[in-house]
Amino acid sequence: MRLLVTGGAGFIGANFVHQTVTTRPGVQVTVLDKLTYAGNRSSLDPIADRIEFVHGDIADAALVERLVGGVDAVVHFAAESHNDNSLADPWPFVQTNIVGTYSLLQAVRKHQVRYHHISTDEVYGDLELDDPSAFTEATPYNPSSPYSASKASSDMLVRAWVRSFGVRATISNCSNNYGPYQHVEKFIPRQITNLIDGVRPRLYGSGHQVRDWIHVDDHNSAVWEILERGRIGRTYLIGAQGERDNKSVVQLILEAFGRPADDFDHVTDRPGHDLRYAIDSSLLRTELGWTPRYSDFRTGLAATVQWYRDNENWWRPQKAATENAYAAAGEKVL
Ligand code: NAD
Ligand code: TDX
Repeated sequence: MRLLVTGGAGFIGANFVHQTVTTRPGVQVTVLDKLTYAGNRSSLDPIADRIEFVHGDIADAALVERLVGGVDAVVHFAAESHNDNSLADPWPFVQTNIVGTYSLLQAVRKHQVRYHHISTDEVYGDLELDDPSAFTEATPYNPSSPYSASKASSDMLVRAWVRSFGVRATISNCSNNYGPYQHVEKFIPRQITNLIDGVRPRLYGSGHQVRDWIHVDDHNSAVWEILERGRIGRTYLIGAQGERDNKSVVQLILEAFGRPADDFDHVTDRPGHDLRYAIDSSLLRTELGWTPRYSDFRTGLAATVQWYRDNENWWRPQKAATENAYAAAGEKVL
C-alpha cells in the first residue's frame, strides 16, 4: 500500500508514521508537510530513510493532485491545531483546515483514492461539568472556537464529497491526545517543560475544565482500524475513557517532579473556554473491536514526562518563543 500522510511532521502525524513503519513494513509512506511553526522534521529523523518527505502545502492544488495520483490512500492530519492561536488570528485556520481539506478532497475525488479524515471531538462543543452524558456520532455539531469551527467545516466538506461524489472517505473525531513529540504550546508539554525550567505550571481560570485524555498511540491504532476496516461514509469517535480535570492533570505532573500538589499558578482564562469534553467510543469498540493499550493515565503521563526530560534538544528551540507568545497575548497570573 502507498500512503500519503499529511501533517506527518506534527505531533499525531509523526507518531502515526512511526507506528506505521514499525507495525506495517509493507506500507510505503509519503509525508506532505508545510513545516509551519508546529511541524518539526526532526520528529521523523529516526525513520527518515524509510519514508519519503515532501515539503509543501495541502492547499497547493497542483502539488496535492500529483501526490494523490501516486498513492492508494490518504490520511489527513495536517491542520492548524491550537485553539489559543485561532483566537489570536483565525485566518490560517480557515485557509489550512478548510481550503486545504477542499484541495485534498478534489484530488481524492479525481483519482478515486481512499481518504481518512482526522478530526476532533471539539466539533461537538462542550458538555456541562455535571452532565453524565458523552459525545456520540449522533451529537449535533456546535463548535465554540475558530479552530473547532474550521474543523467542523472540513468534516462537513468530507460528508458532502462522500454523498455527492462517491468519495471513499471515513472520518474520526478524537479526544485530547498526549505523548511524545507534542508541541510545547499544548497543555501537558507546556507544564512539563515549565517544570524542567523551574517555572510553576499555569492553569487557565479555575482549572475545573475537563478533557478526555488518550495516548497518541491509541489514537493512531484506531485510525489504522478505521482505514482498513471502517465503513465508507462513517464517522467514528475515538476516546479511551480518560476524563480528568485540568487541575488534577497538573497535580499528577507535579507528583512526577516530586513537587507539592499546590505548586501551580492560576492564569487568565481562555475566552470561550470549553468546559468539558467526553467521548463515547462504543461504535469503534463494538464494530471494529478496537481497544486502547494505555489504560492507566498516570503511567502514560509519567512516560511522557520522562520523554520530555530525555529529549530537551527536540523541544528547547520552541520554548522561549512559545512563552513569549503567551505573554504577548496578555496571559497574567491571577
Ligand atoms: P500539530 O499542530 O502538532 O501538527 C500539525 C502539522 O500539520 C504540522 O506538522 C504542520 O507543519 C502541518 N501543517 C499545518 N498546515 C499545513 C499545510 N497548510 N500544509 C501542510 N502541512 C501543514 O497538530 P496535531 O496535534 O498533531 O493534530 C493533528 C490532527 O489531529 C489535526 O487535524 C487536529 O485537528 C487533530 N486532532 C488533534 C488532537 C490533539 O489532541 N492534538 C485531538 C483530536 C484531533
Ligand atoms: O497553559 C495552559 N493551561 C491550561 O489550563 C494551556 C496551554 C491549556 N490549558 C487548558 C485549556 C484546556 O482546557 O488545558 C486544556 C487543554 O488545552 P490544550 O492543550 O490547548 O487543548 P484543547 O484546547 O483541549 O484542544 C486539544 O484537544 C483537541 C488540541 O489542541 C486540539 O488540536 C484537539 O482538537
